[in-house]
Amino acid sequence: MSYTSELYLKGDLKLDNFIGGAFQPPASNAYLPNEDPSTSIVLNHLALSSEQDAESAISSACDAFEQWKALGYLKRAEWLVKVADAIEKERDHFAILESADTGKPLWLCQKVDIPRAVANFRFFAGAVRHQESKSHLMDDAVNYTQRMPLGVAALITPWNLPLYLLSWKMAPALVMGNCVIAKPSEMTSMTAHRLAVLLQEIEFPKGVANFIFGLGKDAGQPLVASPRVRMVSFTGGTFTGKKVAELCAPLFKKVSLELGGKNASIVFDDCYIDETVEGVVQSAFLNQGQICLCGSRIFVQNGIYESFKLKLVERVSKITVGNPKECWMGSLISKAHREKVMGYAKLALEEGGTFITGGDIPDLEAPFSNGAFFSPSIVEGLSSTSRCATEEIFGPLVTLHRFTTEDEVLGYHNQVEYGLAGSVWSSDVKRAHRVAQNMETGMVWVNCWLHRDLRVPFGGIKASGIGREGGEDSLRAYSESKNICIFMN
Ligand code: TXE
Repeated sequence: MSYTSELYLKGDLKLDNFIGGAFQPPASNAYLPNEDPSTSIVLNHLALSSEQDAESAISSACDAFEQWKALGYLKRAEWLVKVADAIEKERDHFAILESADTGKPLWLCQKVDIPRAVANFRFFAGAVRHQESKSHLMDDAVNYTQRMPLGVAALITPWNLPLYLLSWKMAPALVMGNCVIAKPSEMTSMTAHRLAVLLQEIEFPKGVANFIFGLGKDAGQPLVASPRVRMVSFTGGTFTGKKVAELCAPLFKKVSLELGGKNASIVFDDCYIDETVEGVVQSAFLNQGQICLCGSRIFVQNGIYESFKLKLVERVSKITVGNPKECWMGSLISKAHREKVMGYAKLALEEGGTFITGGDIPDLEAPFSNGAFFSPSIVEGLSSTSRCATEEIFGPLVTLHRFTTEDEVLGYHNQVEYGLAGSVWSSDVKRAHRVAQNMETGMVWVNCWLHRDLRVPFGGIKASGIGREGGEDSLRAYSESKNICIFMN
């Protein structure tokens, strides 16, 4: 069978689990209709897996582990390059699938999601070849440190950047010698399934990479709770992240948690105004505001507040929303998620805010009139301690605030429970540096946003998670260091 994008989108394909190198129906034999959120049309049906499927995936990964570990890092890196080549060859199909599954614009999948998935496999194939290990000499002995694989890793991923985030975890986990079980979001499993098809086509070693589909509680939680899974890498909401942490703790399981954010864009009077407006808009609304790094609180210094606001509204009015094949902004992930965002829009008014743009559902023609669209929206006049300005909304709804001094804005910035990322916009490098130093986040961009280098540490503090991935940090996250001391006398 040729797994073209057309096959995935015609309504009747069943997305089965991929265990031990073969596709298998779930033990329940039950499937979940998988909709295109931009039209609510059913695209295909997703396996509803249970503990039985999770256990079978774990057994298959355990069985494959010794051989994969023994293969050595150079051969494993070669496999990663083969995976990258295979995705790249099919990139147009992958982009179509990702856009249909998420409702995000096709241009974004073509430009960011799929190229990044390819880059992740290539990057970690290279990174492992450049890895150095430490040695510590004693008068009579030599110690050397070796990074050992952990065993079986569960990779639990969300719906906002499906293949992008799965590949970000899968590539370093595999290259360090682990076997993996991927559990993608039940809302966006198509590109993961297509990746499993590719693995089968290129004859990737059986059992090394397994995929189980279905709901978090039924399919994901048994992986987290199993003593045979030695590591969990989770990206998702803070609430679920807490549950994952609770289950891992008594098993002393290694865990990496990338959770939510309430990131700020801090704009000073002396910023380069046009570039800043552009950067702040991208940061607020790219991917419909559904990126954990999105800047959803915009703080603008008093001196330029009014002029900045005018430019901001003018720029936002140029954003096109609708058909994901044509527009800059597509649909939110689901109508249920739009309900959450609309709940905050209502709350914003109750909390005393005013929409300076958006706040509504755009008027679209069929079939998109049945999608989960929401206009890019900015609300001003809210206190920096209001719920809308402190809770994660995760959609195209951002708050705009004014401030006077550096200390004041840092106070506003640091009062939220999250600490993932933020951006500072100023032509004064000393000031930008000073502010960046004092922002309680894992990452800060100055005069840019989402300017990513795969070598840099990625992750947050506070309720945004624990652990770092990216470059060396990913290689460390998916391994454990072992010291070997050789006595020489
Ligand atoms: O995420 P969940 P949801 C935020 C955003 C959003 C909120 C909830 O604010 O509104 O989280 O989104 C799996 N054991 N982010 O409900 O539940 C689930 O199947 C094991 C921020 O979609 O965290 C999916 O594969 N796994 C975020 C993954 O966890 C479980 C991106 C994430 O789902 C599980 C997405 C369980 N008990 C949402 N329950 C970011 N940091 O980028 C669920 N899952």
